[in-house]
Amino acid sequence: GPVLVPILGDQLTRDLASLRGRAKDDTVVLMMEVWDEATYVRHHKQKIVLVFSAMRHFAAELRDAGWRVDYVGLDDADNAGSFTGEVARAVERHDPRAVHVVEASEWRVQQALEEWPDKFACTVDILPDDRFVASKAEFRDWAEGRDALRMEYFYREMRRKTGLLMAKDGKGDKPAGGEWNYDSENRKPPKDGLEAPAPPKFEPDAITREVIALVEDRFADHFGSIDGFRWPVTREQAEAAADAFFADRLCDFGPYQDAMVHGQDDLFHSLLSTSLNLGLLDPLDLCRRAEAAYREGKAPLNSVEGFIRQIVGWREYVRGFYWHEMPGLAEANELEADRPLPEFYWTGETDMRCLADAIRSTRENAHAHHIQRLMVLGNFALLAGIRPQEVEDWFLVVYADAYDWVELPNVAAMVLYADGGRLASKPYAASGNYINKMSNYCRDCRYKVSEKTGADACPFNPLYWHFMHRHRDRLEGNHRIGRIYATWDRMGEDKRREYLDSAEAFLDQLEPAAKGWARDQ
Ligand code: FAD
Ligand code: DLZ
Ligand code: SF4
Repeated sequence: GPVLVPILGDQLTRDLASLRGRAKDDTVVLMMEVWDEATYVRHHKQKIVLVFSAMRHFAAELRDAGWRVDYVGLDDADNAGSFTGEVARAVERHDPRAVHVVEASEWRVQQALEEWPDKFACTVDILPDDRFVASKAEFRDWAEGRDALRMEYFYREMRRKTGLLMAKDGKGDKPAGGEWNYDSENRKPPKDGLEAPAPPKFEPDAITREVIALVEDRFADHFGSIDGFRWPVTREQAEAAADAFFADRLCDFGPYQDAMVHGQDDLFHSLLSTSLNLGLLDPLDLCRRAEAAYREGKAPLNSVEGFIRQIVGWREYVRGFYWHEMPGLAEANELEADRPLPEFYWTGETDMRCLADAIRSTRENAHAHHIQRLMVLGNFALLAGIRPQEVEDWFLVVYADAYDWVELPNVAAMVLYADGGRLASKPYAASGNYINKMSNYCRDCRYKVSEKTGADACPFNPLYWHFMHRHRDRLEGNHRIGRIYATWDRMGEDKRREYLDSAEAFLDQLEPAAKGWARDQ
């Protein structure tokens, strides 16, 4: 019999390891829309539309290229509803001599794959996913013996390994421009009237429209709206999105990386994460294109380094970190945060204008940019002491680019300090001042960012001190933020009491999220 090659929804890459070198007449590709994947969390409707449509387009592309593709649709009569069940049925249908599958990107699915060798009579080969710049073994070797896994040092290894932005004089391993890191130039607040060229929107074609109808029918009660669906669902569209980013937004990507402007949902960000995570774009290709723009004098070094740092720095690092820290990371809660996620994270109904705007964008686009996720949605959850697993579920549900391997490290370790500082040297805790400096939200907010306590004060202000106070024993020794406590101690007892009372009054009026938003309960 042939070799059966199951391809999962985030493995939509023509030169996938399990396809490389295979004879088309000796291969059956299997793709399967399964109920379990679509419902283990109640994904944003746009994420299901994106994955199913991209899978269907990929199957058509493979068939056009002469591959034999066995595609099982969600509503196929005997669909078993799970990867293992559908592979078992396919083994019955095709009697393959072997199954070749690329390892899953998520711990949960990888556990299922690892049972296949004992479940199926034929041999089962699970191949490494070599679409990342660093292998899991490379990350493990790098992490060996380090108590703190600082991204910065891993990133420099990746720069040396790929040669990206290294000084062209070839002498030793010096970074182009003399610095490894241009972050300091990439924190410009938004100047009045800051506008970015709109990214391309991809009108749904017949396949996507068919999937939209299916999702509206079968997942009507899932989070988010489908109306604004605009994500690339093919490699060609993903390349067009990348072209538009390099042409229109790369130059200003760096300076305004951390800026937030009410109603400007994308600013100068690339909007390429969904395509990268599906496999429609290759991370190293993108970085080489960005570097070429710098070498040709078409884009400034700080923007190009900022972009490359995100992809061969953060994206590679969180993937390595995930596999290095699982399964413990999924349960981590070093700060013993135990407050339920507030209902407004799902409804967007809050007078905190920064949060309302980020949640609106999340509902409409299944997207929010990095600083909204880190310093608005993430920071609030950190300061309020929300249960990590409920925050992690929220982020996994609502974003079209969300997969456990990238979402969990960003939420648990970068934002919630739930890993106790293995990833981040300090909690990214911030008061309203940060948001006020980096956005234009506060001027039209019901709350006053200049007021520190009381019912009209920006809630981030008392919450910041409440957070620092309740974690003093753990954080005071942290050399990066320990000196803050001198300010707290100088305040005097009444002022401190005012802060703590304001925070607690605000926290007590938060309505917990109803059950069932993220998972069937
Ligand atoms: P750009 O700002 O244009 O960045 C370029 C690329 O770099 C992105 O496409 C992405 O692939 C990569 N990247 C940037 N930052 C990160 C990061 N911190 N970790 C990993 N890759 C990064 N990204 C996801 O892909 N999926 C997630 O589920 C996800 N969850 C997040 C949760 C939190 C709490 C935070 C703080 C960040 C999260 N990120 C996640 C990272 C980042 O927010 C998104 O990758 C980015 O907003 C995607 O938009 P973009 O393509 O315009 O990114
Ligand atoms: C995200 C997702 C969804 C919602 N549905 C499917 C599916 O029905 N079939 C499929 O092959 N992949 C799906 N995906 C992407 C998978 O969750 C992802 O490929 C695995 O979790 C591997 O990490
Ligand atoms: Fe957000 Fe506070 Fe500014 Fe309002 S005042 S937008 S709540 S940071």
